[in-house]
Amino acid sequence: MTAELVSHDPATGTEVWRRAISDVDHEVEIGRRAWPEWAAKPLTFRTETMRRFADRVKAEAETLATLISRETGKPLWEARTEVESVANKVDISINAYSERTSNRRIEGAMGLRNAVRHKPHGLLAVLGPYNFPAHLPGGHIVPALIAGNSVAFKPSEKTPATGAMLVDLFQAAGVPKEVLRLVIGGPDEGKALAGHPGIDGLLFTGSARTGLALNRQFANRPDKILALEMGGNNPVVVWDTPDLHTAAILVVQSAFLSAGQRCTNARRLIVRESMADRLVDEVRRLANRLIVDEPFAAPAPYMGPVIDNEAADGLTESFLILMSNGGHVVRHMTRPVRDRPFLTPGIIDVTDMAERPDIELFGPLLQVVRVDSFEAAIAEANNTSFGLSAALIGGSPQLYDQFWANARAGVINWNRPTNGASSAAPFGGIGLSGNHRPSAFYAADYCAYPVASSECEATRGSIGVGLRDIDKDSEPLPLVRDKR
Ligand code: UN1
Repeated sequence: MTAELVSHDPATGTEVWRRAISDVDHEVEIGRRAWPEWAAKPLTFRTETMRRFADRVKAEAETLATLISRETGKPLWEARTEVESVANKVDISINAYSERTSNRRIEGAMGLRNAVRHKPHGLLAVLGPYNFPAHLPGGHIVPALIAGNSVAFKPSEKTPATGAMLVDLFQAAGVPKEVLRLVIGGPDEGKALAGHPGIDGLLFTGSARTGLALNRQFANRPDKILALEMGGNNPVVVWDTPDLHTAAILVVQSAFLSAGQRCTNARRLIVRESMADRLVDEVRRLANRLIVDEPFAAPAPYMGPVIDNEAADGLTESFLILMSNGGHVVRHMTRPVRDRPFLTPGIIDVTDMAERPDIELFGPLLQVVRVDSFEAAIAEANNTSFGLSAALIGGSPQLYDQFWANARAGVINWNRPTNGASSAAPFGGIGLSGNHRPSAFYAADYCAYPVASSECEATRGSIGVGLRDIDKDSEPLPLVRDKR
């Protein structure tokens, strides 16, 4: 019997999909053979194929959104916004390709042509996450295909059906099936794909733990491109603002959107002591009103479940650990449905904790830290080895300047949530959040490499100095003088 991968609906526990585990060697072999022909096609052929993909996504939008909701548990309204992002990625990536990695001619003397052009790496492996199972892999796949690479895509083992549908949509749009290979499997297949000598690079979105393991796996392969998009332990700082309610809305969106399962979600609320009681109370009251329910429920929920029971157990345990290490509970994170991974938003004040863990708690869990100066707020915001996103709510233009200059993150916002980063901007972080290969608009950069060429139509050449006269051609060369 062949081994199978099965995915489940987090909200109900029912089976969504099953399929045989892929043979990684076989998929790599096919993908590897296919890329030169794809790369040799005119760029417009590839971009038009991508535009047809966007049309296919729009035509199947409701089916895709429903599948995303079933497989991740995210509310249907949110899955619809994900599908929109998938389609929008195409035009953005086409623009990014031409802006970041297009051909450039540099004028040379006397008909000499100096050119900068870009070539694809070959076969790129893409390892996708479960939180945006279509949008984030699409953010690697679309630019990789535009640049002329072939792709072996392994969706998260928690969201393989969405991955499979994404691949079907690409193929329906005209991407040859050899050029985009679906690799179904779990961590073993992920490791096998990442370590396969037949790939030319790996584009990864997921946890820091897996990213670091991949980085080690690639330590001896500087010849292969590795792009890591990892997590964060993101701060949202709230400073002087008369409008506590709006501030609370922005904090809640930062912390609890997608049930806290975005890499850009705020994990830490850093707030001025003098306003902390009032703000935290406002956040708590708003969090009380958030509907946690199944993705298709009416009225529509703000949050669905987290991805599975194991994730929910881990988060519950983390909450208890924070509690027993000096955290003061503002709002309990509860598990309203037995045996299902629904979690209500948890808020805990960790100001008095001697040592706060610097880990990404990937769920609806917000830690509060009170500080009494803006310098302390910035120091606390930077008190992490991650550096993905950071936001300041309130303050003044001067304080925002200070925040922007000193906060260490790849996304820095003012009076906006920490999440919801634009696909039209580069997206990535510093520290443990990545390896300086930002995605989204800058994904073009890691999908192709530059080739500098100096070119001339005619075979011309001359040596201006250091030549003996032509008639002395036959004389023996003088001995090289001994310089010692
Ligand atoms: C987020 O919204 O929190 O296209 C993630 C991208 C980014 C992802 C943002 N806009 O890769």
